[in-house]
Amino acid sequence: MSRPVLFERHVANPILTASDWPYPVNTVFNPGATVGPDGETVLLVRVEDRSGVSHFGVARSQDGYTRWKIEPEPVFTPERDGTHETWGVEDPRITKVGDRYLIAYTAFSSGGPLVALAETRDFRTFERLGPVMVPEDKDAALFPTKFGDRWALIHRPVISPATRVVGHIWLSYSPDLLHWGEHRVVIPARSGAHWDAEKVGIGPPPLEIPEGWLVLFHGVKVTAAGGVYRVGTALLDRNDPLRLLGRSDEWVFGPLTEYERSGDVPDVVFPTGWILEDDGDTLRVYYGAADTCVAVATTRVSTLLEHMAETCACGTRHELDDGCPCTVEPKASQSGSVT
Ligand code: BMA
Repeated sequence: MSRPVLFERHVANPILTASDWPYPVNTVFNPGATVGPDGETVLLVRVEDRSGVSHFGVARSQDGYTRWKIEPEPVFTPERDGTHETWGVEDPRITKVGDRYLIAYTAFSSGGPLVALAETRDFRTFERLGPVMVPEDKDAALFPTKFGDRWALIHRPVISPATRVVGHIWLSYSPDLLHWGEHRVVIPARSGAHWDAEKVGIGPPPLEIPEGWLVLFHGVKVTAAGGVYRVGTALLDRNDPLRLLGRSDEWVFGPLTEYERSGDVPDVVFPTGWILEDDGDTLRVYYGAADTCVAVATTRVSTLLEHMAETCACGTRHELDDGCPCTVEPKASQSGSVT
């Protein structure tokens, strides 16, 4: 019996490609997404130029699917002066806080990828807050609200090939967006044959819903043909986001179409932005496909919650507000490390 379709791809996919860009580029993918100051959909798109280095461009649309207006020039170019953006800026996630748009992105330093923050109010001028995590660390997103007087950031320290420790999703707190600590694993990668056994990373910033914080995350499985990037969903406690309330055992979205299965990096769906429609249920999920183009799919909050309740990764059926055994930080032997 096949599962119901959880994500509906838009008929206009891929919605943005390199050939839409007003200047020559290699690829456009992994966009941050938000509602702009004028109510339009704004995508902050990772644009890889033909030297291989990425910057950010902006595309705007009234309906979020069609008639994209693309800024004629890059809006955020890496500062390539030997500091933390030497090899580009990648994979922005946008968190709207009042009229501020806070952006967590990967800065590719000569010492490896790290997490940096910037902010804008109009997507024309940007202020850098600077690097906040040392290499190797990427896939970061800020929560839109504070917990007490502390900001919270989700991020993913990168795996170390030497120790074979897999890549878990971590959560850290800060009083001022600059100084981060209290680092803890919040969503561990699984082990063995699982679709999310190699590493996991946050998708769009967590979304606050009555049940908690809804999360999409990517998971990677390494096969003889390379890595396959798929997407799972999780729910974190609203007041204590380190408490995992549920996590889908199965992926909810994976590469299927030609534009997802073939490109610069085949078999990748990589969501980095989502927008909740006014009905409070429908979600537009923006994602990079095969590290080559931008696509959009819709799903529903209710669908993801139902799916998680039915197929929680802890292997038990449980109410989401009971908390989940998946929350247990994996022991070294479970995480694939060599002892
Ligand atoms: C991740 C990031 C993403 C990329 C993905 C698939 O590690 O580098 O930018 O889309 O790999 O190649």
